Amino acid sequence: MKTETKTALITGASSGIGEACARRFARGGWNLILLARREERIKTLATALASEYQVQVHGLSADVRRPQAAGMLLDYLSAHRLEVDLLVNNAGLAVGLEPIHEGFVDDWERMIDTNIKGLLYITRAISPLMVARKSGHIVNIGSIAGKENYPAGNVYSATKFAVDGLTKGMRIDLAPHGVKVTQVAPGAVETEFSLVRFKDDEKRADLVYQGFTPLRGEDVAEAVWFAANLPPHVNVNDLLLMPTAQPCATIIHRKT
Ligand code: NDP
Ligand code: 8X3
Repeated sequence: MKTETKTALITGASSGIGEACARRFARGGWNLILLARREERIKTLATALASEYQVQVHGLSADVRRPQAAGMLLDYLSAHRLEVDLLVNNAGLAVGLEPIHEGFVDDWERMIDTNIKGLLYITRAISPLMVARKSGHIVNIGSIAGKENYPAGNVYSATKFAVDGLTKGMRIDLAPHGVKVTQVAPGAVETEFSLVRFKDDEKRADLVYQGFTPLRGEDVAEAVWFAANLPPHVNVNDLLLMPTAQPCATIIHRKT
């Protein structure tokens, strides 16, 4: 029996967890729509995955902070007759690590606009299509920072607490329509995350992952893959995935 090829839309697919998800789902035979701001990266990845795994991959350059990006995405889906079975709301970032009284308003706005508003704009565009088809799955990438606070994590944590809350609310709203909603919330994952947080200070970023084995993007992608491939009657509501050496947000056991 031939099974229908599914399509995943992954935001923030140009690096880290999003790119690892793209690779995992392409390897699993899914068609992909990949979205990120860095056009060359996303197009190169799309071409490489399409050729390696013989799947359809669309690479789109867009900034999730702009509501127009969601409109552009809908136009693209309609023009190419694409249906989205899985939306992975992954695009996100931390900017800065200052205590609240020393924080930068511009940094706060970048995090709030990307991690909360960007997720909402894309969800608002895609979820009605899933509701109309009475099927679909949305996976939000949260964080241990959305479960527990840590020093100077303030606004980044608040955005991920918002993702945690939104995931629960979205699930309540979408369950009557047969649409699944899952949160995958990782601890420390070695990606470009710390480079972005520390504004390209490579030395400071490298220190974050020294002396222990952090998660890799592939580990998180495997969790998303697991959640996305369960039978229709089974949903993962929330999956907290930590490095073994990081039992909670504030403790990392490092070998010196
Ligand atoms: P990366 O910096 O490696 O990847 C972030 C991705 O998001 C990139 O592809 C980036 O692409 C994209 N992105 C950022 N801003 C925008 C935007 N405005 N519009 C579209 N795409 C955007 O970090 P991670 O892979 O680690 O981060 C992915 C998610 O995982 C984030 O939501 C993060 O909060 C979360 N997370 C990360 C953890 C970690 O320790 N690394 C732990 C827990 C959660 P581009 O720059 O090309 O737009
Ligand atoms: C990223 C993990 O602990 O650096 O969400 O906030 S942490």
